This record gives sequence, structure tokens and C-alpha cells, in this order.
Amino acid sequence: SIGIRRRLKRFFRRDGRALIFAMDHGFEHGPTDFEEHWEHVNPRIILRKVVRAGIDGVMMLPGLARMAGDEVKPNVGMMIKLTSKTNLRPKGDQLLQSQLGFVEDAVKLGADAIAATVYWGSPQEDAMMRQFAEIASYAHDLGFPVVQFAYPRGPYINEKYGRKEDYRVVMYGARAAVESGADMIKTYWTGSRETFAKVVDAAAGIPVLLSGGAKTDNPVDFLKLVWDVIEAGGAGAVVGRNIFQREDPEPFIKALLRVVHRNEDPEEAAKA
Ligand code: FBP
Repeated sequence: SIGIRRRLKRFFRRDGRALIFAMDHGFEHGPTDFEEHWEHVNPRIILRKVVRAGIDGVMMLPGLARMAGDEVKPNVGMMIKLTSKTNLRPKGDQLLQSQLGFVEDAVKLGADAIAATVYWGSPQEDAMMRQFAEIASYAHDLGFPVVQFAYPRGPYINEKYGRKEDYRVVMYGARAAVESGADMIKTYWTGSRETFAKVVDAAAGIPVLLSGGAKTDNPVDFLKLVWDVIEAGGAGAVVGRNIFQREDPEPFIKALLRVVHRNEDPEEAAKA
């Protein structure tokens, strides 16, 4: 619908690319993720910084949106994620994300898009698929785009492919996201431009964004990774730890924006 298309555009610049800040870690990993730079455990402080640096969009769970959503200026896309899991669960039970909020809540909180994770290949795939279908059906009815964090994981994937980042696995997850109705996909890096380009192809025109991952010691290494994603036809990145675990995230975000939107060489972007 026109509503879905208009809202999706709030995240992307005219080049069709976006840099989105992710901040669901306090729930999904636990507050220890913020200990690298403890000040950023306060959502207002870090959101103010990322918005000031010119970020295109932000992603969070409903509670932080309610508390600090007013830091997200009207020109910044707001993505509200409705599923998660805590790291407190036994490892074997962590292959399922549960729904912790509802589409209507997200709409009331000013969301421009609704996000949900699916662990494709998990023993709990059935429940997650159904959960995604319910969220997507309702959101689409109301004219809201749906973002799928398409994360293949589970024992069978490890057994058959060795690692969840194998491009055949990531590509499968991206394709499953498309076929289950996602309007935007967030997924893992496959290790090379060639393989990531296949993931982008499998998504058949639905934008594919990189899921940031653990902070790299050298900031330029992360800029290079994002540059590879862009060169492979990716639509940008959703980045958490590589932003909020840095002492001074603002210049780093500006460098990321130059790589994403101006195809600037990572070394040059880092210097500017
Ligand atoms: P990062 O850039 O820090 O990796 O954030 C992206 C993200 O998807 C978060 O939204 C989420 O909390 C986390 O990574 C999940 O990571 P994992 O399930 O791999 O531990």
C-alpha cells in the first residue's frame, strides 16, 4: 500500500540506503553490553548523540521508545521491534524470540516500521514463523512496513553447514524473509562481497541490511565491512555495539554515513 511505501522511505535516502542505530541490547544481551562506555546505558544520552550525528533511523523495543522516543527527531525513522529474548534463558531455550509488545502499541509510540526476529532453522521455527505472520499481517493492514531480522540459527545448521554465516544459510534466511512478507531484511555478513551479493539477489529487490555484530577493535575495519556490504548491493547497516561501545560515537557515525551514502573509501572516511 501507499502507507507502507511512504513509511519505508523515512529510513532510506534517495540513494536507497540507510544507516540505522540498534539499541535492544540491554534486553537481548543484558546491560553488560553498555559497560564498555557506561554512560550510554542511558537511552537519552546515546540517542541524542546518534540523532545529532545524522543517523537515518533507530531501532528499539517499546519501553525505550516510550521513555526516550522524543529524542528521535521527526526526520529520523523509528523502528520498533516487538520480539526478543533474554540472555538469562538457558542456551538451548535461546532459539526462540517471544513477542513482548503489540503492533498497536508500536503505532501509538510513533513507529514508522515494525520489526521482528525469525530464527530460521531453529527447532522453534514454527512458533516464530507464526508470530511473524501475525505481526506482519496486522502491520500491513494498518499500512506499516515490517522489518525481519532473518537470523538462521540452530543445531541442524551447525551440523550441516558448519556455521550460520555460510552464505547458503544466510541467503536462505533472506529468501524466507521475502517469501514471508518482509519489507526490509537485516542479516549476517557472509564473509565476502561475492557471497553477500547472492544474498542481495535472493532477496529479489527487498532491501538487505547488515547486522552490525561485535565491536571491531579497529574502527576502520568496521567501515571496510560496511563498504563491502554497499559494494555488494546491500542497502546499508543496522549497527548497535559498533556505535554505543565507542567512546566518541559521533565522528564514527559520520564516517559510516560517508561510506554508506557517498561510497567513500573507508580510510578516507575515517580521516575526514
Ligand atoms: P549489533 O550491531 O550490536 O550486532 O546489533 C544488532 C543486533 O541484531 C541487535 O539488534 C541485537 O540485540 C543483537 O544484534 C543480537 O545479537 P546476537 O543474537 O547475535 O547475540
